[in-house]
Amino acid sequence: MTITTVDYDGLIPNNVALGQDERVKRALEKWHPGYINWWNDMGPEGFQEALVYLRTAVSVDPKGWAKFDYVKMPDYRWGVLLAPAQEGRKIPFGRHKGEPAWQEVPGEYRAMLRRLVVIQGDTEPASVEQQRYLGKTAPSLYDLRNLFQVNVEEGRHLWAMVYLLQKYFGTDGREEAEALLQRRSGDPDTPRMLGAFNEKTPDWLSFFMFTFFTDRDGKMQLEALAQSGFDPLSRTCRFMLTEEAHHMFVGETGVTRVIQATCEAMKKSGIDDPNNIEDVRKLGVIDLPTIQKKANLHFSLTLDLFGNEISTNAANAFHAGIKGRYREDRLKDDHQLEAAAYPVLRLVDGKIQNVDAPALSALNMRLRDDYVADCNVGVARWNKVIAEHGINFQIKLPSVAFHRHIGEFASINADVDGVILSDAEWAKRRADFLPSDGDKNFIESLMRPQFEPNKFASWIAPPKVGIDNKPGEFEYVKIA
Ligand code: BYC
Repeated sequence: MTITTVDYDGLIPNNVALGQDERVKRALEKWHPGYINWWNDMGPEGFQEALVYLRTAVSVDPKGWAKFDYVKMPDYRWGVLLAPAQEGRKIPFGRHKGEPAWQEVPGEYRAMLRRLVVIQGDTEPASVEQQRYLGKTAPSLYDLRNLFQVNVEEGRHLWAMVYLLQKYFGTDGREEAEALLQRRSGDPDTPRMLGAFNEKTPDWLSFFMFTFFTDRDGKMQLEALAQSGFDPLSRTCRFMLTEEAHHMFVGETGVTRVIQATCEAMKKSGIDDPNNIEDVRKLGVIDLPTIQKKANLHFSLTLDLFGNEISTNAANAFHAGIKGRYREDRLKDDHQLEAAAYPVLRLVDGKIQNVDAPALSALNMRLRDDYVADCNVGVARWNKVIAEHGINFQIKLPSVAFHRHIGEFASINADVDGVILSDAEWAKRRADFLPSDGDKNFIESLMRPQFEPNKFASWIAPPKVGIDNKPGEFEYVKIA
């Protein structure tokens, strides 16, 4: 077996030679039944017996790493997959820059590393829990399959973090691995760790927005952790990023197809005004202003996941060589940032202003800036579809001060342009910016399952190409 092929012989597929690591193998095998129980209790409801056309990783070679086949989800081969080691890899940033990458946890950074691994791990099952009921209202078998693909891979990402905990963090790693199966998204007593992962994903537009915006936070955070001087974390995250790309594809193309269905229906019925919400809704599609409100909601909830703009935790993690910047290896500076500054949007004397801060303390802000730029690339693609239909409307990301619960702007109300509002004004105008009960009810009224091959709900256009190049009529999910 080479590092790029995966050993499927044992209970836990892996490319980390688990067969020769009896202690970790036993620990993971002991954790396995609890995981399967969690999946059966909290995974996609009503579809555990369905045959789903899923991809499974058979290699970690970027060229041709996956194979597709029908699988019942509880039989999916969740495993431990690390990207190949880079020989002679050095710690790329921070005070240890240039030293050999760590193959074991450095004692002085143990608590910091454990915390980051646990937070990352916690988000993965959380998202499965949030998406648990969506299958019942899927707009097509194609979309149903994509939902389940995302779900099983988030499950695998939990395995990825649990492997690190079990292999490198001893008894407390084992306890953390157990606790990851105990917390529940939205539970008042045992919630998931980060805010956005306790929100509901009540409908498919939310699912697409979540995979566009929140999975993209996953991408940014994984890119930053892939730079880590702790080599096993770096290699784990590098392979997770390969899977993550599909999740963002699902989000970006999902929203594109919703927009396309709306624009096509408007054109066909001769409605030019995107703000003629009532008539657009009668066509069985989602009006563009409501799509904008959903984007406002998911973007702002996701920004909170970057933590405080000014953060000692982030500075310490970088200084220690544990968590880098987005694509650190492509940046051209000293990779230590001891004397550097970075502009941070802050609230100064009641006004939102750019203020220079020490670059080390501003690393969350910097990652968030990179994130916003990445989001804008996708939003431009959505707007292209609207423009192609000759409709005068543009989706716009709201100000980073809008609707925040963490960081500089948590204490104020700002509108989507960043204008600060009084509590009373905010209460009066909230429904102009965020989905109202009426908007939610309308979207919910559209959420009816469409389980016939090659058929799609009225509010979403078919995809341009099938998964694994399958033709339109392909039965992506055989519902039991
Ligand atoms: N909610 O110094 P600060 C993904 C806490 S998504 C609740 O600014 P830091 C995925 C913070 O913990 C990516 N609490 O924090 C996507 C701290 O508390 P303690 C997940 C929050 O560490 C879709 C205190 O406030 N991965 O993979 O600089 C589907 C002070 O804050 C929040 C990661 O996030 C919040 N939003 O930044 C599936 C990477 N924000 O410890 C999966 C690992 C802050 O002082 N995590 N707090 O009591 C990190 O790098 C950092 O922990 C954070 C926070 C960026 C999250």
